[in-house]
Amino acid sequence: MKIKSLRSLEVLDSRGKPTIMTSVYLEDGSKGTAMVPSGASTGSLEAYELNDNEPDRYLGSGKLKAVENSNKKIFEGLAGLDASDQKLIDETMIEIDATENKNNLGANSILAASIATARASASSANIPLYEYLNITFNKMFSTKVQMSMPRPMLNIFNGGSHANNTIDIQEFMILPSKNIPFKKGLRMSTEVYMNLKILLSQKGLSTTVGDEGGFAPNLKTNDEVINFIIEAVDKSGYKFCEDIFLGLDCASTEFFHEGNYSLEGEGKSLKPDEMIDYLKNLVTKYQIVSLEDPLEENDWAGWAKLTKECGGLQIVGDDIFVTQRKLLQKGIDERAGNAILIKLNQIGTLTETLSCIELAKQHNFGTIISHRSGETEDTFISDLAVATDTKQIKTGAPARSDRTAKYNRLLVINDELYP
Ligand code: 2PG
Ligand code: MG
Repeated sequence: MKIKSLRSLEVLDSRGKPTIMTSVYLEDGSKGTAMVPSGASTGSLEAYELNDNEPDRYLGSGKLKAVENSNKKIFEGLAGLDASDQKLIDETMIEIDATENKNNLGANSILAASIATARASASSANIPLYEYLNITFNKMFSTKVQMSMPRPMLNIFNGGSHANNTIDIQEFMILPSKNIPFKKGLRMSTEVYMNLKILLSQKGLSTTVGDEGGFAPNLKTNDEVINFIIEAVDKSGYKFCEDIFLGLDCASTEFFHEGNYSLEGEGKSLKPDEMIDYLKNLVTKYQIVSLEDPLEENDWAGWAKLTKECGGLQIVGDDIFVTQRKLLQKGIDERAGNAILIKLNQIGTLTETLSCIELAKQHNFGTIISHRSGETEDTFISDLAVATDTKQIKTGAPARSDRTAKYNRLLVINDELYP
């Protein structure tokens, strides 16, 4: 079905910063709308987020230029095109932009139109979005991927750039055991989150939350955080490392300065080799199952070393791969990491995102669909995780509507697929 019109506007994200919302309308009256998220700990090679940088509006974070690009240039390019040809839609926008990193139109304006078009087309085909995306993925790469519910990775304690506390590691995530069905795993994890709140509050600690809904009190060490989590698992009646596992996102580029990892909370400054030893020790001590961005984004050799020395551990590249095929291929070749975090706005189109997932699958790299720290109520990533059988999703704590919207969408999908 052909694209008839498009309308974009500025809306607010979960941090109160403007972002772009785009609606695409097709000739049969179908409509699809999308909102784009935004990161705080961004990889240096991420696709370009176009900002107005006008200090008088929203302290420089306005998105009127992206909105204008969308309403004019993107609409002119997409008008009359077949919305079900996602590749054509995305390639057209990439061509209009004509830069490596989407610096002209902005990856934010391109992604909003890309996702909104997929939604409009699913609506025109009268099938759920996850099913539409599954068909699109399989057609694009001549595969037969089956849909599945992902294992949730819930960030229940926030540090780093997502909170103003003293903890350097950005995310402490709990993962229900692999064999637990989605709905039960989400309930168990939420109970742990609730109990963690009680435990923190009993100790007189703050239970206000960080950007992704996890608690963010001023604890001193990473061990202290993990021990609170273990206690919360216990209090919930579950077994740590049997029912509930631990995963971390160190986001370590954020605290890597002049050759050292400065763990200010712990009063430690570690050389890269010492950082590797520190992490290996944490992994063994707490049987950590997933470790994201353990080292800074340029240390490919360090990544390869850690991957080799940590055997079965999932080592996830976020800032180092930034959802880009080229960088993922380098990781595959150099055996740096064994899993990739997938964020649509790091690359800027649905087609390129699907292509990155496909490459990871081909090489048995793990895949995790992810939110950003600045989110909206858009739940596209939930459908995407199911559609592409990535088996894992990371979308924050089971709290705050910008995060629970994704879990709630997954509950709906789960109910539709397995009534
Ligand atoms: C990350 C993300 C999401 P941000 O580092 O994985 O949790 O954070 O969106 O700030 O990059
Ligand atoms: Mg990360």
